[in-house]
Amino acid sequence: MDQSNRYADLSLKEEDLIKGDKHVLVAYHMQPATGYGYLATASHIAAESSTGTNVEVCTTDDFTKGVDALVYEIDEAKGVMKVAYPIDLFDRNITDGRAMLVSFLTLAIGNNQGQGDVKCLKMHDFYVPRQFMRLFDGPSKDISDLWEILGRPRVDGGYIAGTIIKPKLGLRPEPFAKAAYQFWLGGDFIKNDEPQGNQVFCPTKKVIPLVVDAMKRAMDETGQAKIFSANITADDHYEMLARADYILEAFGPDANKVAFLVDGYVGGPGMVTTARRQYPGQYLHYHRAGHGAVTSPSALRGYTAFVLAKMSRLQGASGIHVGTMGYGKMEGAQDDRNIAYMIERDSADGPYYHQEWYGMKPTTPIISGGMNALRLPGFFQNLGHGNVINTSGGGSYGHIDSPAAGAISLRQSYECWKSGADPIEFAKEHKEFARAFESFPGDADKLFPGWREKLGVHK
Ligand code: CAP
Ligand code: MG
Repeated sequence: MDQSNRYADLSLKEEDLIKGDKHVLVAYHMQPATGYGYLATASHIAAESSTGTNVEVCTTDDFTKGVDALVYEIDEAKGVMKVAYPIDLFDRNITDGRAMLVSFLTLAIGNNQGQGDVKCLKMHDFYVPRQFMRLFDGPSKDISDLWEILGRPRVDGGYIAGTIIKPKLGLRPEPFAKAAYQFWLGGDFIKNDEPQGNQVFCPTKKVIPLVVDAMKRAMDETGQAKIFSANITADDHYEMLARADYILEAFGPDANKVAFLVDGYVGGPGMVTTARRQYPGQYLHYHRAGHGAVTSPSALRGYTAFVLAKMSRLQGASGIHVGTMGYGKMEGAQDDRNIAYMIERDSADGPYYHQEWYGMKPTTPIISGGMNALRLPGFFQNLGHGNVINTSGGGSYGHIDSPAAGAISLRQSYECWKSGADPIEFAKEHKEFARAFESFPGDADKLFPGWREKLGVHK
């Protein structure tokens, strides 16, 4: 059934919809299945994503039609369709009238993902009007709070050198805490790797007190504050709270130096909001393992990494992994920097929509996945700044001298880029950075050909 007479209005203008402040706008890349027309399929998508189904139902009344989602633009040649969703469609909390991200997903990326008349349907951008934006929590803590803990200015506080405890799994409590201590002697920030929790060989209640002790010793030794991002991901809300409460109690006076990590893609918005609302005093670290299933450019459905990051700011993530923009080991490209700009700025351009955030706190881009001191200068150059958290697991624990030397090499790499120095010349004066060349010779050969001769390394 062609529903375009009800669920499409191509005379609507995007600028009027934006001025009206009553619609969430969504841009999809869409291809219909063979034998289906473009506008008819687009209209079916708008129907399934709002008030309709594949047939007319006799219970529909005039009010219903007022909250229909409408296709307002199609470009069949480019395979792009845009839909306007009236904000009243979206579910609100009974407790406080606020908006919830699950409802946005249930509609805008729900039933439509399984339609038989659709070959591909992927969300590439969305626009949130001011009055709907106000109903989302947004972050309670941001990078300026971490800078303050680290004793830096709250504005432009610079690069946060971090790591992930490696190996990913298989360390008992003592070696785990030792690995943390060794990195903290040189670096600022440590996160649990996302699968680390309460394994039988490394129970939370054994390892956390040792991590607290490691942090204290590293702070005494270096005279600097340190941060630990603890994984509280769990199926059960109460289990999350039990973990979080235990961790805060164990850190005691240093509890302000604890961030909470949740695996927000596999766990979903409920998990992110649990952490955001129950622990507004902690920095909320959104890890996104599994997201490639829907965000990968090879995935024909789902949404992009840009959309994932933008949603995370609405939900209140203080920081989210945004990949490495092609400089690390995961999928990504240089122009993914627009993901970082969208979550850290108050006003930014997405692939289809300009978004104002009206003072909502920023979400820090967390740069992770195969990074090391040699890859960072190019990364900073591409992004244009270094006000990020970077976690380099292999880049720290893979440094041939020590994890502390690995951490120091990361910081030196930032200083090198910031000062505009030539990395080879900088390496001659900075031992840990120089030793990163020998630690990651494959990268060194690729990024700095001739480095051996220039640095006098002949092994
Ligand atoms: C990085 C990491 C992260 C990835 C996830 C890992 O370790 O801990 O999970 O960064 O990807 O296990 O691979 P390395 P993304 O530093 O040793 O690579 O950040 O893109 O979500
Ligand atoms: Mg990991």
